[in-house]
Formats: sequence, structure tokens, C-alpha cells
Amino acid sequence: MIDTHIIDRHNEAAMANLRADYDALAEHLDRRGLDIAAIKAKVAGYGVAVPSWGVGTGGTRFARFPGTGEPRDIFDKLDDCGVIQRLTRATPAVSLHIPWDAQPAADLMSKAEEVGLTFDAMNSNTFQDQPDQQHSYKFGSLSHTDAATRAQAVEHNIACIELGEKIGSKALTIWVGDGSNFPGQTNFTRQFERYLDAAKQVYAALPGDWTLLTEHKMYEPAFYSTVVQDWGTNLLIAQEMGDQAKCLVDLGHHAPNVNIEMIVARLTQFGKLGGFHFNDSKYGDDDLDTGSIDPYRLFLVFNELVEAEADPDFAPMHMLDQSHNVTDPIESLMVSAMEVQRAYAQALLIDRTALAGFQDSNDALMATTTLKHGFRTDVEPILAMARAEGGGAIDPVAAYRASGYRAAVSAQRPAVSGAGGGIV
Ligand SMILES: [Mn+2]
Repeated sequence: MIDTHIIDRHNEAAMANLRADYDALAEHLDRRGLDIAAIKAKVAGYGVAVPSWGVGTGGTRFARFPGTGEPRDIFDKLDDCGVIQRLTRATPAVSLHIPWDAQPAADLMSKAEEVGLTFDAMNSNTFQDQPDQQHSYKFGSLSHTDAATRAQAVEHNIACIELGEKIGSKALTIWVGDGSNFPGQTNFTRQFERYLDAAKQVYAALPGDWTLLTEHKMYEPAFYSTVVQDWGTNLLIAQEMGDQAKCLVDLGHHAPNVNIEMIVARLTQFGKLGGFHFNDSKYGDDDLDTGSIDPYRLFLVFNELVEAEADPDFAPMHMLDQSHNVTDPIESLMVSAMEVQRAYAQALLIDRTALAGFQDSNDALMATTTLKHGFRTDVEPILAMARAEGGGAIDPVAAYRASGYRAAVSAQRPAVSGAGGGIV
């Protein structure tokens, strides 16, 4: 893990400048009628879950170029996730992918406790075949034409729930790659009927305090049609299943230029927004680092979330889901977690009373200016102070690089081959 002295030493060196920046921002926000301490408290209380698969180097269908010190198993992954939480104080939970992370519950629990983490949503995997698997998912899983293959996919999802119950998880996320590559290959309606029938069997096995999250994605691996391709189909699924079923929005899983923040608003209005996979994209499902391409869109999503916070029952799950091909995954995940916190803090600065007034009087220019005032404000001192006060690092990447963690784990973990695709 990271030596506390390294964090302390870095924070001591940076604290005087941070204090000056924080005090200046406090004065500025006070003039806008905003209490910096209240915003800092909300930021400090905010957490985004880390995906276990995110700490390994990702790849494309062309190649994967592993870094050094790649985690060998879920226990190595939890060590890496523990470092991210230790330095940022923004990622208290980890989301597991089964069967990649399948291990005895007691071992998972004791490791999580050791590194100061809890478990977020469970993720099932019926988009690839496992060595010991009886029926192939080549032509689909929950929507497969063969009943035995569908039953196998249902059983796998139920096994994910059973393991999740033992480790304190409260949600199952289902994403399937089911679809088709040729017009006419499948009957859209019959295929969706099979999916709904199988998903209902999973839903029936859901504990009373759990949520079933279904994740839509427009295309890939199926390139002509996908069974759960957009938020409309996803909403139909959630409505068919019942109250415990909600939609998960992965920011990269939409057509270019789709108004994602509006989808967020619609799902929220009807009580069906279940959670997020944060990432960023330029062209498609690029899985780039959150906030690296379009931080304004991330801010607009958080504008909708802060608007909805007034409802105490509104509690969607927040998770990162991105692929790190050219960076140290730990550094990317730390920066991305801070980008999500930043969007939240900026959205908290919006004068919502003024905004509503401008909306009602049709003053488009002042409405959009009021919104953007939050985005234009540099909230970094709030984030950094919340981290420092929580025992994290003022500058997590600098502290991480100074710690020598990557070199240390590279000495322990054998180098891995770059062969094979790396999409997850
Ligand atoms: Mn996702």
C-alpha cells in the first residue's frame, strides 16, 4: 500500500498554497451566497465505485499492450483499488465481474477489509465463453434460441446474486452482447421476448433489498442489431420486470451527439434511473477516461442529478467503467474519480432559484449563463481540501508516483503477455 508518511510529506508541502486558494474561493463563493464548507462536506461524502477490471490495462480488438505490475487476480486488483481509495478518498467500493473475480466470499471480504473497501454492484458475464462452460454464447445468452443456453445464462446471473449477498452487494448489473450481424438473422420481437422471459427468471431470484440494473449499448459485439440497444428498450425491460428493476446509463453506449443528460432526466422523472457507468467518448463506445473529452456533458449530467437530489429516495449507483490502454490504470482511475467529483461540485454551485426564474420567463441567454457559471468555477481547492481532511492526498498522482507503488508491485507480479484482445 502507500506509506502514510509519503502522503503527509506531500500534503505538508502543498498545504499553504491550497489554504490560500481555498480561502480565496470561499470568499468568492460567499459573494454568490454559497457556503464552501457545505459544498465540501457533500463532495467528501460522495463516492464513485471502481470496476475491478479497470485496474488492468485494457485494449482493443486489435491488440493489448500490458503495463508492468498487472494485477494477477482479484486480490491484486483489490490492492490496486485500495491505493486509489487511499489517495483520493473518492472510491470506497469496488464492482466485481463474475467469473473473472469469483473467489470464496470469506476471502473476498477479508481482503476488502484489509484494504478499506466495500463491494458495489455485481456484474455477470454472458458475453464470452468460459473453459468449463457447456453451452456457447456465440449466438446469444439470455435471448438465445436454445432454451438450455438461456437457462445456463439465468443460472450464472443467479450465482452472481448468491455470491453478492455474501459480500454485502445490493445490486446485479446485466449487460448482454446479444444481437445480430445480418438483417434477417434474427426476429427482433421473438428475440426480445426470449430475453424478457429469461430476465424475469433472474428478477424472481433477486433479494428484496436488491436492485436489478440493466445496461443498454447501441452496438458491439453485434454490429447490425443489439437486443438492449438504447434507453427506450432498457426502460421497457425495467417496466416489465418490476419496481426493483432500473436502467443503468453508460455514457459511452449511445449514438454520437445523443442528449444523454435528457435521458437521465426522463429516467429520473419516472423512477427508473438505477445507476451510471462513467467514461468518455469521441466516436463510439471509446471507454476513454471520464471527463477527458467532454467535461461539460459530464457537468450537465450532474446538473440533472443535483436537481433530483431533493427527493430523498433518489439514490442511483455511480461507477466508473473505462479502458486504460496508454496510461497507468491506477492514475487514470484516480483522475477520473476526481473528474466525477468535480462535475458534482460544479453542479452544486448552480443558483437553481435564479435558473428556474429565467426558465419560466423564457430568458434563454440568462438561463444558460446561470448554468455555465457553475461549470466555469474552478472547484479544485474544494476537492483537494476534502481529500486532505479525509486523509487522502492533495495531489494523488504526485503522491502515487513518489510512492513507487507500481515499481514495487512490478517486482512481485510477473510480466504478462500482450497477446489477445482486451475489450472488457
Ligand atoms: Mn458499462
